Amino acid sequence: MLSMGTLDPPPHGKTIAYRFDKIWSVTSPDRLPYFSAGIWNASPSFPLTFIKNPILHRHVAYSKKALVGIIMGSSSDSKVMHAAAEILDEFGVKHEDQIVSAHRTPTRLEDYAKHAEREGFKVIIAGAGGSAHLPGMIASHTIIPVIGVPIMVYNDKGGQDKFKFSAFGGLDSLLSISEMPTGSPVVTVGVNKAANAGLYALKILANEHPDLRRRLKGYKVEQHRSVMKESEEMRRLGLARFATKRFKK
Ligand code: RP5
Repeated sequence: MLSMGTLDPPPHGKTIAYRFDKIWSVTSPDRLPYFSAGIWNASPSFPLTFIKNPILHRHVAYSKKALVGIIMGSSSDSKVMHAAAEILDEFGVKHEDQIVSAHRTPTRLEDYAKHAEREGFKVIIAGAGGSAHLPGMIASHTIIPVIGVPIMVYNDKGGQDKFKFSAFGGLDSLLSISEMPTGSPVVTVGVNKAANAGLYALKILANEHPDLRRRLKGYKVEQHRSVMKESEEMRRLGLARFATKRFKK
């Protein structure tokens, strides 16, 4: 399934996140540990080396098996959904990633829910665009908490530069996911906010894993530190100079 030789080289200057995106979109879930272990090496057609992330490579007890199932309605959703995977990777929490379409593979919904329960997933992150039935339908099949990610950008199958946008700019999927009738709730993050879905999943998992709770607190401390650093720079430079530097006007 995986063939490094067929990957296009990323444009010059693209980040590791982009490469995760490319890798992840062509990788079957069982190959992900290989990347986590840093086994992937440079190849002539993909000359950038995999950079080891020190956080990602810290081995943690809570992540021997996948605790989170990430699903999405289409391969085009991976453009947004990879952010959830990256947050989980950063915290060393394993996840299994699949495409399950509520309208194109309706029989897979129930099968996937059973699979998720068998695997012992603690959380399911489900992303979909348009009328976005996937998160709600999965939630109706299982008691595993489901976090829905409404997706705005979709259908890039016409090529990298030809994105089509859902008719209502993501509001369609936001309402489809959040307005589940009473009895089958889905927690919903903002439109395209897949990273928040990853963070929310970590918060749920932190109830059982004190180490994860500590690291999430550290994440908050880091956010605080970063704002304080920027604020100090703004105070020092003055707003006009700060904005010129910040946005390179
Ligand atoms: C939904 O339809 C998917 O979640 C996706 O966001 C949207 C469009 O899918 P593609 O036409 O790009 O496959 O089911």
